[in-house]
This record gives sequence, C-alpha cells and structure tokens, in this order.
Amino acid sequence: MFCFQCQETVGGKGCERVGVCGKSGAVADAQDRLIAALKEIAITREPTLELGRFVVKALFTTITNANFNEAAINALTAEANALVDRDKLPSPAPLGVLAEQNEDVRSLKELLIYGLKGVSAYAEHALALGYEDESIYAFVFKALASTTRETTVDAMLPLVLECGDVAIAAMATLDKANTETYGAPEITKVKLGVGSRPGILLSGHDLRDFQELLEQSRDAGVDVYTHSEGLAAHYYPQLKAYAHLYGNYGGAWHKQQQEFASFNGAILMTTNCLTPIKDEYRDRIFTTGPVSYPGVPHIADRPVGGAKDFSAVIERAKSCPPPTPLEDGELIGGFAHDQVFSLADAVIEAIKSGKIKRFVVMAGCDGRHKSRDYYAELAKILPKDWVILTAGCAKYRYNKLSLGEIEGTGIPRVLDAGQCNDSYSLALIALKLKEVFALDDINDLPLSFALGWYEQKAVAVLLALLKLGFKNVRLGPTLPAFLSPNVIKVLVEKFNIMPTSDPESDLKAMQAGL
Ligand code: SF4
Ligand code: SF3
Repeated sequence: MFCFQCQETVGGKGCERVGVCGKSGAVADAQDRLIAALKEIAITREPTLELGRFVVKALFTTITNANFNEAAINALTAEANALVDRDKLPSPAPLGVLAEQNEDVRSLKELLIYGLKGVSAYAEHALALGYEDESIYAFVFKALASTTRETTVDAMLPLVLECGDVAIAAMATLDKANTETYGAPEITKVKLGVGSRPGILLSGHDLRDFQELLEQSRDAGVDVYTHSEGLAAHYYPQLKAYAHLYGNYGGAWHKQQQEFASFNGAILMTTNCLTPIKDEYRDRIFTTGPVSYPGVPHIADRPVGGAKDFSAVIERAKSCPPPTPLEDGELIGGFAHDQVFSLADAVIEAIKSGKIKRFVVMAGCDGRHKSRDYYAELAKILPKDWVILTAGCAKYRYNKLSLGEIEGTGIPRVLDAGQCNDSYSLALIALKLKEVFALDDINDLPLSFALGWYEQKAVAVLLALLKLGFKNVRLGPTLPAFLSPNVIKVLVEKFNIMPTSDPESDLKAMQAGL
C-alpha cells in the first residue's frame, strides 16, 4: 500500500504498512484497484447520468474514514470493471499513487483526484435529495481520464484549478438541495446535555438519512442526538421540527471511541469519519451509504421512490440505557448565508462603527494531532472585536470556549454556518461584504484564514476558495504530504498559500492584514 491522501499520514510522508486511520494494506490496495477501474470507465465511456452517478458514489467510498471493508470495495470494483469498454481501452490504467514517477506531476494528479473525491461526496449528498448537476459528472470523467494521459505539470495545473470551479458547483447544488428540502438554516441553540430516554446517535453528513431516521423513530420512545458533523441538522427548520431531535453529544469525529462507548445507545454512521470500532459499541453501531466496516450491519440503500429502513437501528436503541452525560450547556449555530444576509444591516453597521474589526475563517476539519490545539489557542487570543466564521468539524477545537459576543451587538463571535460543505455559505457571505463595501478585490476585506484540513472534502473546499479569488489562505496543522515542493511553490506564487505557524505569530500577521 501507499496512501498519503489525508493530513495524518505517517511522518507527513505516506502510510506504507497500515493507515494511521486504521485502513489495512489490503483495503488500501483494493481502493487503488477501484480508482484504476474508475479511470478506465472515464477513458472508455461517455459520462451518462447513470455512469456519472456510479463513479461519484465509488469515489466517495474511497474518502478517508469511510469504508474499511475490502469485500464492499471489491464488489464496487467488480461493478466498475463490468462498465469498462475493453475494446476502447488502450492499456490498463496505472495502479496506485506511485505509478506516476514524476513527483510534481504525481502531486498534481493526486491533488486533482482528492479534489474529485470531495466533489463526489457533495454531489452524492445532493443526489440523495434528487439534485444533480451533469456538468460535474462530465468534469469527473475528464479529470480521471487526464490522470492516465497527461505527463506534464503544465497540462495538469489547469485541471486542478478547474476542479475548484466544479467544487463550487457541487457545493452550490448541495446548498440548494439542503435548503429547498429542509428550509434555510436558522440561528438555533443546541443542547449538549442528555435526556432520560435511550438514544440514537447520528454521525456524518447525510441529511436525508437523518430525516428518514427521525421520521421512522418519532414514536419509538427514543431521543435522537447528533455527533460531530451531524450538529448542523439542528439548524434546518424541517429537521429541528422533530421534537425527539434532542441535542448534540460529544465533539469531533476523532473522539468517537470514548464518546460512542459512553453514549450507550445505537449509533448510525452515514458518512465519514468512522474510526476503527471498539468492542464497547461494536454490537450497537450501524453503517450506511459509503461507510462500511467488516462485521457491522449495513443499512441498505433506499429503493427507488422509497426510504431506507432504519428499523434495526431503532429496535437496537430501545433496549439500551440512556446516554451517560458528558457536558452541559448549549451551542449556537445556523449562521448560513440566508441567516447572515438577514442580519446584514447589523453586521455592516458593526463593521462601519468599528465594533467588528476583522473576520477570521477557521473552518475545515478537526483531527487527532495535539498540534491542532493551535486553533483553540488562536481562538482564545483573537481580539474581542474579531469574528470567527466557521463550518466543518474544525470548530470543535474552540466552539465550547464561551468566546462571547461582539460587544453591544448581540452578534456571537463564532458564526457557525454548518458542515464543511457550508464553507460555500462563508464564501457567499464574503462576496456579499465585498459588494456592500464596493471593493474591487475580495482580498481587501478585513478577512484572514486559518483553515484546518484533514480529509479530501477539505481539498475540494480549498480549491473552491482559490477559484473564488481568495489569497493568503493559511492552512494547517501541516501542508498536505501530496504537495511536492515545486507544487507548493506554484501555490505560494499564485495564491500566497501559507502554513499555519504558532498562534501569536499568526495573529501578528493577521493584524498586519494577512
Ligand atoms: Fe494514511 Fe490517511 Fe491514507 Fe489513512 S487515509 S492510509 S491515515 S494517508
Ligand atoms: Fe470532519 Fe471527517 Fe472533514 Fe466534514 S467529519 S469536516 S474531518
């Protein structure tokens, strides 16, 4: 195996024996074979709706912390192989990351493929709600095929940047799907404590899974809690209308081994991030969609026109004791674009009167490494008249710190738009501010970045931000292992991408406008 697709890769270089994430060599190799088969589909077939949907689903399956099941991946590869038009295949697609010898070309090819994985995740969530954009499938095919044909940096770079456009399209489609289906997110207080009934814990990003489970469990005598990226479900009017959607339990994905144990109830993983399953909750965890784990029951896809059947999850929960409390209090979120636009006058007034001096985008992913304390430390030392804009699970490093409000305005200092895909909302908010203040360049806004990245959806979000014209994006806790020194040089020259440093130095740089 060789894998370096996530931030936690061994030694900041690559996982070669077993993944830090828990992925075995056999699963990594199976994923490589699946990616090669998808490339062969892309080379030999036109991107029809049916093929596009399949390729996107399969790409999503290979995202970090989703699928640990070699048999499930092999089944997808067999399906993929049957879709390849062998008569049109000039030669087998290269197998594995290291098949590309040139370090810089390899870097751009993998950057593109990881961007596609993120795009695919968002496209798949939108499709679950009946929304899709065919141009995304066309690009996915073109991009996958390019990785088998192109041999130069000059040929690959434009495709990587184009992937940013496609990531914007994917996030826009998902935003439309989520808001048209479940209503525009509203400012919402979410409970952190627990009730006295047995619970079901929903993790991952798939809102349709959440809604169907909420509907099916409404009279079952159980409470439903969210975990990690599930938190955003509370912000949607049509989801928060379920009285038994009780609150949020725990923090970001990497704490799940302790938190799933103390939750005591049934757990449903709808997407990443899943970590290796512990015995304490092995008999009460379920997977669905792209997630799979050996020996764990998997809730099947929904039949055409129907819903998934979550009765096994609900039945399992009924016999469980209620969750052990972890904390008390509440979180506030739901600051997606519509909600912030409706507060626009107050925000603009606060900027004009000097009550808000700067925005810092601290969105993205959380992760295991201690170095991510950086984000908590930075949040603590930011001036009281600075606002943090966030989306994704990165916020769990600082969203329980009671950072307060902007004095005299009632505007919280942490504005959480929702899941990582809701970074789209943050970009729309920034574009709106640019318009209101009649700026020519978005980089003239009083706005800094301290993004955290971990998996491949963050890659798609980053490419989208670059495409939207944002410069000076600070990325941490380390730069991706898959970026070669020369590719980093290009990104620095074109976009002034920079690694996070220590909180004090970064604060100084932000105060100086970076
Ligand atoms: Fe290693 Fe990350 Fe790949 Fe897992 S996903 S094998 S931790 S690089
Ligand atoms: Fe988190 Fe996995 Fe990326 Fe959706 S849940 S942001 S890491």
